[in-house]
Amino acid sequence: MNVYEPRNIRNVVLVGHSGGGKTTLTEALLFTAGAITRMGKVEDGNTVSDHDAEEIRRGISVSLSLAPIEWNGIKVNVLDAPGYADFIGDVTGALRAADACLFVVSAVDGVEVQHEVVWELAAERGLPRAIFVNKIDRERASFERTLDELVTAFGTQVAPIQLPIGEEHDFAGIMDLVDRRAYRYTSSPTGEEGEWPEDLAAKADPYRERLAESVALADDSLLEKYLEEGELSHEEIVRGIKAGLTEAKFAPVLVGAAGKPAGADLLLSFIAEAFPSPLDRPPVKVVAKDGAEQERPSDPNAPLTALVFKTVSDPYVGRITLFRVYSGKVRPDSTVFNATKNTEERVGQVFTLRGKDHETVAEVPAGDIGAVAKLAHTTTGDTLSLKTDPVTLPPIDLPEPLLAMAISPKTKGDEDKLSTALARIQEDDPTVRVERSGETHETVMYGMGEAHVGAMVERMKRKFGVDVTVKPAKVPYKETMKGKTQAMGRHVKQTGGHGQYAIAHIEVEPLPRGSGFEFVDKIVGGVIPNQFIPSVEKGVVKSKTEGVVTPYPMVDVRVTLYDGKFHPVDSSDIAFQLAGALALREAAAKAGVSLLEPIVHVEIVVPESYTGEIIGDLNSKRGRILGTESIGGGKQRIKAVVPQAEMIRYAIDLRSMTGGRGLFTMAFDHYEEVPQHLADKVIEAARKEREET
Ligand SMILES: Nc1nc2c(ncn2[C@@H]2O[C@H](COP(=O)(O)OP(=O)(O)OP(=O)(O)O)[C@@H](O)[C@H]2O)c(=O)[nH]1
Ligand SMILES: [Mg+2]
Repeated sequence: MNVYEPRNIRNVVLVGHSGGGKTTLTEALLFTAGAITRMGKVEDGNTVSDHDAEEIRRGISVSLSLAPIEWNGIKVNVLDAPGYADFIGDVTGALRAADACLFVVSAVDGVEVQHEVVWELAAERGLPRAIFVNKIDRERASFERTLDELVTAFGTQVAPIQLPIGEEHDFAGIMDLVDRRAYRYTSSPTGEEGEWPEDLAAKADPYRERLAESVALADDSLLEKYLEEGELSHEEIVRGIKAGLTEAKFAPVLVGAAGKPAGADLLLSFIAEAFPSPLDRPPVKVVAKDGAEQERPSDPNAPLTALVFKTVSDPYVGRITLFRVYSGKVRPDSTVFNATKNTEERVGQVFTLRGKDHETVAEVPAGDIGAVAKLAHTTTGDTLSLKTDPVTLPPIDLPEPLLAMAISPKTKGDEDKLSTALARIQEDDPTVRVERSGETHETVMYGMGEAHVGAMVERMKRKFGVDVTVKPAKVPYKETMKGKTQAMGRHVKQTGGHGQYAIAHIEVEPLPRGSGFEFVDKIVGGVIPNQFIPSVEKGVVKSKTEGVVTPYPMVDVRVTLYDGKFHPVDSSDIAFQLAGALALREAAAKAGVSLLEPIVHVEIVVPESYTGEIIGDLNSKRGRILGTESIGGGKQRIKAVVPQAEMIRYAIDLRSMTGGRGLFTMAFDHYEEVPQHLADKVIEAARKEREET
C-alpha cells in the first residue's frame, strides 16, 4: 500500500449499538473500493473484521478491526469497533486513533443506548460526528422516524445530506441533497446516476433548504452569498459541511443499506471530501520529560509521537501492536522509544492490517495508522517517541472493570499456563484486571460484563491452551469475638514414654473494626519458659487464620497470654502450639463469635429518571444511601455503602435496570457485622463447600 500525506488520510471509527451493521458496512466499503472481490457476511463468518473464532461463533464483533481503503487518492482507515457494551474499552482506544466517528444507526431500531453512550464520549473529546442510517432496505425501516429520534437525542445539529428513494422492499436508491442528484442501485455497489425523483422533491426540497441555511449560518462569507443569491455551489456547501463537522457543530446524516451494498460509494466520496484530515484536527498535547506540556504538529518531519491504541497477542504470531502516529513517522528496521515504559523497542517490519491480513508499508507517517509485531514491552495505551525527544500522550481513559469472577485451571498443573495467559490478556486489554486474593486465595479476574469475561475465557482456551472454570468471586468474610473472656488451653498426654505437656491461659477481647490482630505476652516468673511463648502465639495465629468457629479468619481481637504451666521434660514447641489453639477455641466458645462482611462504597451515575429505581434496589440490597446530587446533563450521582456480597453481580444488574445508561464505581470501605440470620446461611454454605473439596 502507498504512503499517504496527512492531508490525504481520513481516520474514521464506526461506532454504535451492536447489530447496527458496522461490520457489514466495513465490508461494503472494502468491496465498493475494490479492496476485496467478494462481500462477506457476518452470518457466514467470512467478513474481514469479524475474523476471530469468537466473533464468528457469536456473530458479533468482540474486538476492534482496522480496514484501510483507498478511494480517489485518499486513504480511509476504517476502524470497526464492537458495539456490545462489554467491549467499550476498544471503543475508547479507537476514539483516540480516529479523527471522526461515524455512528451507524439501524433504520429499524433507531437510536439505541450505545449510540447515546458513545455520543457522549465523543462529545467530551470534541470529536467530529457523522451518522449513517443503515438497513433502509429492511422491513419496518423508516428514515423519518430514525431522523426524528436522532434529532431528539442529539439536537438540531443533526441534519440529513441524503434521503432514501423508497424504503423497505421498495428501497431503490439515494437522493444527494448537496447536488440534487439521485443514484439508483441494482447489482453493482456503485449507484447509477439518474433522474431526480419529482414525486419526492416536495419532501426533499425543505431538507435541501435547511442544509444550505445551516451551512450558511456556520460561515459568514457563505451566509452573505446565500442571502444574495439563494443558492450555494457544491464546493461552498461541502466547505461549510466540512467546517461544521470538523468543529463538531454539525452532524451530517447519510443513508444506505450496507448489506446490499448501497450507499457505500457515496459515503466513501463524502468521507474523502468532507471528513477532517489529521491536519484539520487540533495538534496533540504531549508531556515532555521535564513535565512541560508541548504540542505536536501533524508533520511527518517532526519528532515521532504515536499512541498504541490496541494490541493483540497470539502465541504463534506474537504480539501485534496497532498505533496512530500524530507526528513524525515509524520506519521499518528502526528503534523507537516507549516513553511510558521508559525503554527502547526494536521495530522490524512495519505494516497495515486488513482484518487479520498484513500488508507491509514503506513507513507510517504522521496522521496514519500502522502496526508492528513482536515489541517486547509495549502494551495498550503506551506512547512511542524518540529517545532523543521522549514525550508521553495522555493515557486512554478507560472504564473500571467491576464484574469479579474467580478463575482456576480445569486441569491441575496448568497454573503456569494460566498465569501466562492472564498476563498477556491484561497487557492487550486494559479493561481486564487480575488479582490474586490473599484472603480468599482465589485468582480473581475483573471484566466489564459476562460477555467480556466469556470472551476472555474462550481466548485463554483457544490461544493459550488453558481451560478454566469460572465462578463468582468469593466474599472475604471474617469472624470476630463478641466479648471479653478468659480461657485455658490444656494439652497434656503423659502415658508412658516421652509425654506432652502444655497449659496456656489467655484473655481475649474484641478490638475496634479494622484493628487486626494483637498478641500480648504477660507471662511473669517463667511460668511458661521464654522459648515456648512464640509457640503459643504460633498456635493462636494458625487457629485464627483458619477461622476458629467459622471457616473465616478471625480479626479485631487482642489475645493476652497471662498464665500457664510447663513440665521440664514433657513440654515442647508443638505442645504449646496446640495449647494456644485450644485456648482460642475455648475462648470463642465462651464469648461467641460474630461474622463480619466487607462493605463497599459505591457511586452510581444514572439519568435522573432512574434514581428512584436505583435507590429502591440499593435498599433491597441492604445498602445505606449516603446522598444524591444532580451533576448536570440530566444525570444524578448516588452515593451509598452496600455489603460487597450484594454487589457481586451489580455490573449486570445496573445494566439491566438502566438499559446500559448507568455507570458505577466501587471500592472497599470497611467491615460490618452480618445480621445473624444471614450469617448462619453464609457459614453453612462455606462449610458445605469445604467438605466438598
Ligand atoms: N437487511 C439488511 N441487513 C443488514 C444490513 N446491514 C447489516 N445487516 C445485518 O445486520 C446484522 C448485524 O450486522 P453487523 O454488521 O454484524 O452489525 P455490527 O454493528 O457490526 O454489530 P456488532 O459487531 O455487534 O457491534 C447482520 O445479520 C447483517 O447481515 C443492511 O443494510 N440491510
Ligand atoms: Mg461488528
